[in-house]
Amino acid sequence: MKTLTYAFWGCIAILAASLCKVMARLDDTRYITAYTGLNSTGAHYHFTGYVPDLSEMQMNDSISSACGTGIWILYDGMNYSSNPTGYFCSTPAVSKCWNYKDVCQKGSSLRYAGSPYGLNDDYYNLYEDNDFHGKEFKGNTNAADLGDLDQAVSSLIVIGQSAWTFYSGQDFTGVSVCVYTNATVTNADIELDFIILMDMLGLPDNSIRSVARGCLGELVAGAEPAVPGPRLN
Ligand SMILES: [Ca+2]
Ligand SMILES: [Ca+2]
Repeated sequence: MKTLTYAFWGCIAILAASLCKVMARLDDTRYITAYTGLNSTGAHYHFTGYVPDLSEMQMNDSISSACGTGIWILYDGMNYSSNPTGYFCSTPAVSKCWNYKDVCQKGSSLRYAGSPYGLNDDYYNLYEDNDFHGKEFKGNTNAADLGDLDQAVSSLIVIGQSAWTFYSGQDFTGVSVCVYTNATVTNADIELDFIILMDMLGLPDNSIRSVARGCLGELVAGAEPAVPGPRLN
C-alpha cells in the first residue's frame, strides 16, 4: 500500500518525538523512517527495503531527516543515480536519528548496504560507479566472477567481522587486496562493523573480477590485520 503516514505507530500525536524514540525497540532490525521535516517531524514513511523511486511514496526530493538502523544510502537520482555525478548521503547508524544536510534533501532513491538478513552479517556490496552509484553485485559467499559487474566495480562496502579478498582476475587470480572493516557504530549491545571505500585503493578502477572470504591478499586495507602486511591506508 502506498500510504503516506503522518503519525508513528504506537505514538499518540500529542506525545513528543523524543518519547516516541524511547518507545522504539532497540534491536538489530534494519530500517529507516524518513521525515519531510527536520528533527523527525512532518510526514514520514517507514522503509525496510530498496526504493528505486521515492515518488511512489510521495517522498521524492522531500526527505530532510531520518531515524534508522543500518547503512542506508540516499541518492539524488532515481534508480540509485546511474548517472554518477549525483550526490549520495549515508549515515551508518544503530537506532539513531539525524538531519540531512541541505545538499542531501533532494533524495530520489534509497537502498541499504549489507545482508538482507542480519544487520552485522558478513557481507559485501560492490558498486558499478564511484560513491556507491549504479548497479551492484553483492553477497556473502565466494564469487569466481562478478557477472554484470565484471571489470566494472568502482566502489564497495564491506560489513561484518570477516575480511574479504578482491582479485584482479576471475577465479581468484591476479593481484589481490584484502579488506577488513575499519569502523563500528554501536548502541547498547547492537554492533555494526563496516568499511566504506569510495574508490578501489591500490587496485585500478574497474579491475576487480572475483572475491573470496578471508584475508588471502597481498595488500591489506581496513583494520589492523592479525598478521601485519603491506597496508594501503
Ligand atoms: Ca532528486
Ligand atoms: Ca565502474
